[in-house]
Amino acid sequence: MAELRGALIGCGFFAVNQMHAWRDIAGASIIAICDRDPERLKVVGDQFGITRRYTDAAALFAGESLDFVDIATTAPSHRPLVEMAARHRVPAICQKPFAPTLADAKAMVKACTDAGVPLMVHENFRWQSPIQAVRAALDSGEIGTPFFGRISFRSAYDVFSGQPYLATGKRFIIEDLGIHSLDIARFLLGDVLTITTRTARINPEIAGEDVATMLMDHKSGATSVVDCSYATKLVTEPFPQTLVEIDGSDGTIRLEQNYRLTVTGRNGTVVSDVSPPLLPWASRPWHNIQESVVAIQKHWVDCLANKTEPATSGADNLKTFALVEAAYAGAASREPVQLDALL
Ligand code: NAD
Ligand code: 89Y
Repeated sequence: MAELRGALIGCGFFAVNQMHAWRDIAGASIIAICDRDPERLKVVGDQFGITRRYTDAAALFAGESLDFVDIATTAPSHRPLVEMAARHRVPAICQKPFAPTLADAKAMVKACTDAGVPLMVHENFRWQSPIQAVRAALDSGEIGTPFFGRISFRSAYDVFSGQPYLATGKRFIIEDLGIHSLDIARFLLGDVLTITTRTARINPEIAGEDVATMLMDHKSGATSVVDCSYATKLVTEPFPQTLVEIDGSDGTIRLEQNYRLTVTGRNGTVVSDVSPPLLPWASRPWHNIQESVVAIQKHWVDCLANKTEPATSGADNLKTFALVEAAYAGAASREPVQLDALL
């Protein structure tokens, strides 16, 4: 198959990882970039040797013949850019959070469905190799049927220096980070019936909540707790590790700090080191996230080649995004929220 010609829109903080990943992936390359900020366009264009540069997405679509577009801007621009891609019949990847509201996200899915173009949300945390190792342990049947899960992300890492906008929004941790944890909960335990949420803001210098605790009933009958915090000072800073506990009818899975995986089940206990590899361009502690960017982008290329739906397609991600909306609604009302009513 001929190499896919892609364009990246949004050359900011995180897009650099996406550009590195595209360079590592056979079958696709980025042939043009776009950012409304000429400085970011120059930094990323020069770093990755991309000469075809645009400050306006409409000009990019008009000027290039593209097989896909990778949208790495922040949420307010996602809907207009995805809809523009749909109008040009160009398959699109869209960064998380999918959109500012669930209504926007639904409209984006509809626009791409109507145009017949694939849409994938860059929901990469489930692609982290430690999380994939937990999924493989579940699939092995070793612990039987899961009845309880805890997906936990607690840290005091300064995310605001690299992403200053995170300090200014009315919504913070659920929309930015909890969204990944909620997606992991769906990936491991399936879709959700109800969610109950409590939030807090501990850091007085930010506008949104930096702590969230969510209790979920899964359709499978399992119960999970998803907890996240950027106000948790620990002896060893775990950023950006997601810790996982799953209890099943025949055993348990524990993914602990430093990527230590313990599976206790029908055949005894196996402890393994599931540390992600440190890719040549990656840097600690981000290497776990950086490796997952390569994995999800490879998956996108495979899906386009095989005409299959991405695991985190727009339609799939509506269910994760609905959890975010339900969590904020439930934090405000202090009542459980039913998911099916939102979808
Ligand atoms: P950023 O502000 O550093 O970069 C965004 C860039 O997009 C900026 O350079 C801006 O000028 C450009 N831009 C915005 N609107 C545009 C438009 N309409 N046309 C062209 N360019 C436009 O933001 P960031 O920290 O790189 O985050 C980008 C997205 O990535 C966010 O949605 C964030 O949540 C997400 N993110 C994801 C992960 C992950 O692991 N999946 C990690 C960090 C950030
Ligand atoms: O934006 C966030 C994300 O998606 O992963 C970690 C992060 O960069 C900060 O919370």
